[in-house]
Amino acid sequence: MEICGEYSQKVGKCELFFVFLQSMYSDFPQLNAFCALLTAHDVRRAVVCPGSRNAPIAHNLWQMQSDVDLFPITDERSAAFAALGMCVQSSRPALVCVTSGSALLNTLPAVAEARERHLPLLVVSADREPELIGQLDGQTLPQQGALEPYAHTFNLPAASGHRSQVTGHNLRYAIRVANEALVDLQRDGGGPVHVNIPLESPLYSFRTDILPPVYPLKVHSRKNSSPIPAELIDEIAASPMPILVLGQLDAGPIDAVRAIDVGTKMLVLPELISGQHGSGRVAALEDVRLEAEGAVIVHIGGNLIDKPLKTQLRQLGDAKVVRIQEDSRISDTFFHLTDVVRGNPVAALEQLAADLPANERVREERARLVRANMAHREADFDDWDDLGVMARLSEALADVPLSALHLGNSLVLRNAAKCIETDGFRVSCNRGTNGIEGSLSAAAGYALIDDGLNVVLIGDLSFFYDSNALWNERLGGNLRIILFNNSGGGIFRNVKGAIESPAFGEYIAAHHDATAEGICLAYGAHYFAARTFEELGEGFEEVLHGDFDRPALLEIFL
Ligand SMILES: Cc1ncc(C[n+]2csc(CCOP(=O)(O)OP(=O)(O)O)c2C)c(N)n1
Repeated sequence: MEICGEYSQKVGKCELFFVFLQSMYSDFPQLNAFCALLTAHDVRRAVVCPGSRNAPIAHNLWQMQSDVDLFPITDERSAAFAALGMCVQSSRPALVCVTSGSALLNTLPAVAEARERHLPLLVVSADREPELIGQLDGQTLPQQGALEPYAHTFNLPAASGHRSQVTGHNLRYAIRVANEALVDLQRDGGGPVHVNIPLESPLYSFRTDILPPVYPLKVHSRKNSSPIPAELIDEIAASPMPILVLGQLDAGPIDAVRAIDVGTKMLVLPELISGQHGSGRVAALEDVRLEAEGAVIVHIGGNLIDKPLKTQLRQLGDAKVVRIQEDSRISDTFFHLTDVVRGNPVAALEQLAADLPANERVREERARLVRANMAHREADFDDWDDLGVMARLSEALADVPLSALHLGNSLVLRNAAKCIETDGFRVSCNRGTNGIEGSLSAAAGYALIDDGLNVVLIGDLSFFYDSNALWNERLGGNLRIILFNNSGGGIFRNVKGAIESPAFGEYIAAHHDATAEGICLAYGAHYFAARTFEELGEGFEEVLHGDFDRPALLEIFL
């Protein structure tokens, strides 16, 4: 290996000598990932302050001198202002790199100044490992958030154990945090950002040939009626398999989604809680593998229910993901996020419907998933269990003039996603946090101001938790409840290994023998029960088609 540089530095009484080998980077993968992203985010100038903990950062920047101009300054307060001056002169970001301890605090006056003037000043601090903070170790103070509220802080993940273990999901996490930090330099017209990097000893190990492959995240902010930039539309159109994934949407059916789907412009994969037609295709992913090489995935909406969908999209190695949302959060649900479009999702969908051509492979893949879903639905669900009952319910709902379907969380939601598709009615669920505490109350609130028929599907723990929802004189007969009483948290039976625990029945699944009959009596709701398929048919007839002036409930004992 060729020696291409050396320098020495006094640390206490010792003088340390550094010898740099040609093109060798530090052995901290998370730091290398951060450095690999700098130029993609236009960081091309760096002021470096001396120190030991930050030596791996200084070393990497030194190696990157063909792309990044380096300036050494000892006093951190002055160094940060010098970087600020570079921001002003160039209208571009500039980096200041400091060691751990009070060095970081000396950058604060410049950071405060940068905040007031919207200057993209990037402070990069080296830190000790989190477990050594506050343990009377040298040059150590709480650095996470030390520059707040003047700069947003981003902490790169620390190595767990030996630093070579920073691989796989930890490295992906580091890339995401680094991208988020660097994108943040331009937020709200620009501002200071603090990136804190915990580095554990040994620090002086520089054997990495190349920086890791990283994807720079681009954020496009356009508030007009065409939020997606033309070049991104071209990329989506050129993809062999453009995919549209729709998570939770409270908007109800959106015409543009229908146009994209029917026109086979994109493979539309809508979750049941997106309220868009076609969620059976997502359910089919339990049985079939998506054929989607070279996919560009457009991702809109909130939380997802379906695990196979998430898993399959996460495993598409060559995919590119474009997330469209109005807020400034960055959600890399499928681990391939390359673009965030900050704009109105419905306007973006209209743009996609208007601008994309029909795609033959999309047509074929859509037909394959529809066939797989039909085969799935034709399977016999003869057992008296949660899924068997849900399959019957989906048939029974077909001729019910539903205004809205409300879903409790847990097994009920998962089984509903397997069996039920929306047909123009709204679908609602407290999926933002997956809590079981307010599903019935939220449905009751909706029904109180809705003229149409509202059906709630709910598990027993969720129902009993929130049975006070029925303690309401104003509730009318448009609220119908299907209660899946499996005597506890049925979902936990699906959690691998849980059932083997002696604590399972009583403490994990919360087994009980409660029934809703007395509650219905107390609150003036009509009560029906089913213990067999025959009673189930009669119960559906009563509760879904009967005429009531107060809520009606069918309790199904499973
Ligand atoms: C407020 C709150 N507490 C605890 C949980 C954890 N949790 C998730 S699912 C579940 C069981 C729900 O049981 P049930 O409503 O009977 O539905 P099932 O699984 O039987 O369909 C629990 C306790 C939660 N999601 N929210």
